[in-house]
Amino acid sequence: MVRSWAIALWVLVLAVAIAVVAGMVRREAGVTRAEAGVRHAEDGAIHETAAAPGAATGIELSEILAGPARDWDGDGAFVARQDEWLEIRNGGASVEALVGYLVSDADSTIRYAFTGSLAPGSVLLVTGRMAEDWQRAASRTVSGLSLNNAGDTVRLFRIEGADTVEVESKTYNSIEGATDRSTGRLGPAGTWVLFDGLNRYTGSGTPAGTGCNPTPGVMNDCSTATESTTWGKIKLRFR
Ligand SMILES: [Ca+2]
Ligand SMILES: [Ca+2]
Repeated sequence: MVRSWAIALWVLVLAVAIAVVAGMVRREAGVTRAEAGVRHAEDGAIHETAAAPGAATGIELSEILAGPARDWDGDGAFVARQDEWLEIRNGGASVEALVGYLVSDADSTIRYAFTGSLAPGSVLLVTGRMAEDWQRAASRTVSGLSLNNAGDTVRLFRIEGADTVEVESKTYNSIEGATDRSTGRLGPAGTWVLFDGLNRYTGSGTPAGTGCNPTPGVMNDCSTATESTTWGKIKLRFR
């Protein structure tokens, strides 16, 4: 009888020990996951495979100019790294908070973190200079947007809890990354087209040229393709 009680007692002790260890393992997993999320935000690199995207918010990439040859940011000087730019737009129906949105190029090093909010139908411009300023403030390597002219991928991320989720990406080629050309969405379907009004593309590669000018800071438009738009007019609109 005494032996039966002893066995029962040992079984009980063993069960309690297993439960305690299991709980510790679960807590450890939770801590690791939370730390991973913080690590994403602090060192600028995406270390984990992105989780499934959350609900769409309408925030998307809009236009990219990787090969500047003029003073696109309007500060009076041409500096290749500072005069690169990209746009995001809000194609949804609601004002969207931008905190938690990040952008990188192909190597997934975060180049810029968005703040503020974006109204429906609005675009937001990020220049290489803005990326440099953000990188200095965040004590990161100052590299601008790092958009390769020969082709690259721009990746838009959103922090969701402990995960950093890729919202979308756009890969462009050397035609799109050539001097003062941009690639951008156009029309209801948001098809990516080439804005080559300042440096016409007449080759047989894709995408074909449209003859339209880049549209930094405003919704993409190709209705003036046949008009004689000067750089001065674009600069005025840009500012
Ligand atoms: Ca400039
Ligand atoms: Ca635009």
